[in-house]
Amino acid sequence: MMDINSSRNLFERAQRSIPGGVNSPVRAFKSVGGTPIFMQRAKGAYLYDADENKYIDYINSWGPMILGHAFEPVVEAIQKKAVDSTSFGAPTQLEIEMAELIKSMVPNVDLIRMVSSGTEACMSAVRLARGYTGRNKIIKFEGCYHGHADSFLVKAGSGVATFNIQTVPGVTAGVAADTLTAPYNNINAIQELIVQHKNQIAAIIIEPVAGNMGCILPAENFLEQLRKICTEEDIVFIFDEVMTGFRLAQGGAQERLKINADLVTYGKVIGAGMPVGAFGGKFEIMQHIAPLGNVYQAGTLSGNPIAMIAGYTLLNHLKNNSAVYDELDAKGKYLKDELQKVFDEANIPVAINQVGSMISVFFTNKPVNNFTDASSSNINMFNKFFHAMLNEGIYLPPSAYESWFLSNALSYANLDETIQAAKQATAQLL
Ligand code: HOZ
Repeated sequence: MMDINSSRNLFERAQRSIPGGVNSPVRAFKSVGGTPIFMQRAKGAYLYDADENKYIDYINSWGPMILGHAFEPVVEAIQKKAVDSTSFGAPTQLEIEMAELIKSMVPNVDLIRMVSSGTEACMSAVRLARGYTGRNKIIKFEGCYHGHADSFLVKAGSGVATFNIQTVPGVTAGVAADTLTAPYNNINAIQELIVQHKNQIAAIIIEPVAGNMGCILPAENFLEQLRKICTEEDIVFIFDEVMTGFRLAQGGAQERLKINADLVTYGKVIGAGMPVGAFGGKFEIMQHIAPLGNVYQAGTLSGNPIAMIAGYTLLNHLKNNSAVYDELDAKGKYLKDELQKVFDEANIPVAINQVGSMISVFFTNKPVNNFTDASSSNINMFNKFFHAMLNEGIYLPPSAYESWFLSNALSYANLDETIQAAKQATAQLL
């Protein structure tokens, strides 16, 4: 067993000053049990905790560290920029360069507004869709998570699913009533909602590949059908690409799945680990954002120079090294195939969902295509697997309802170590 005494002491101390000892709920390990591991540094594919234990990282800060931790060009760019001040609250040339770079990577974005988190990006995109259409209701999918703004905390994934929170206190009934939900991958449910709420729906927001109920892929034609419905019904189609943006391809899920949304939201990779989000899309819609239009949205730290230089440096590297995506795809597929063999040999039924560098293992003998499927998998077995892997030095998300994220710093030797660890872990599951 690893010595995690420093983490234990830090967690005890943290709980005296921070709610639940953490600044974001999932990392508290509440659902998997045990003590959250306190980190002190990371490099490449490895994390080092407060006791100097070393882990191979499959969270990667929940997505941003696509090239691994402390990627030198990003670290150097931040250090160089910081001496010129950490914030101005005034426009800078770098913000224009960042916007131009994003537009060059995501061709259907005409205008893009930088914000400080994925939550802010999704919240602002929905407000814009409402302002643009003059309609109030939105449709989201069960198990999808678009940040913690009030309108999204209805049948939400991520921590809301992890802690099995049915109704979030503080979200008013009025707000919740404007959020309609449908099962992921169920086009009939959407068609029914459209009939019931004719001309009332401002937006359909979706994670084009879901990552907040574990990794779940869109069924064939599902996104195409949604696209068609949105066009026919004048509904704004919003892709929440906070997880998939710049991860599944340079142009994110839009490019990979060949579907154009009307608005797209970003977070995670776009900031290289700094607090950055963004929303953008067609000029026709984006022109309604203040100060061009009257849909108000603002932020003192939006376009912050340190955050911008970090994001710009990473995105620019990805743009000029597109082989990264092929390498990540190959690593994701290798991990999936080898893990499948491990579980088959151990006679443990699993559904492994993977696309590119996003992957999840569900302990179930059925395919997992929506939140009901995910939540009927064996969560206790996932929790045991999580701890067995942690003890082998493999750091997985501490929840069955979160995707794993691969970084390209992972070597095949790291993947093989992970597979060996899974072999050890399966012995403890039976
Ligand atoms: N909402 C994040 C992943 N979906 C989890 C963030 C955290 O707890 O750190």
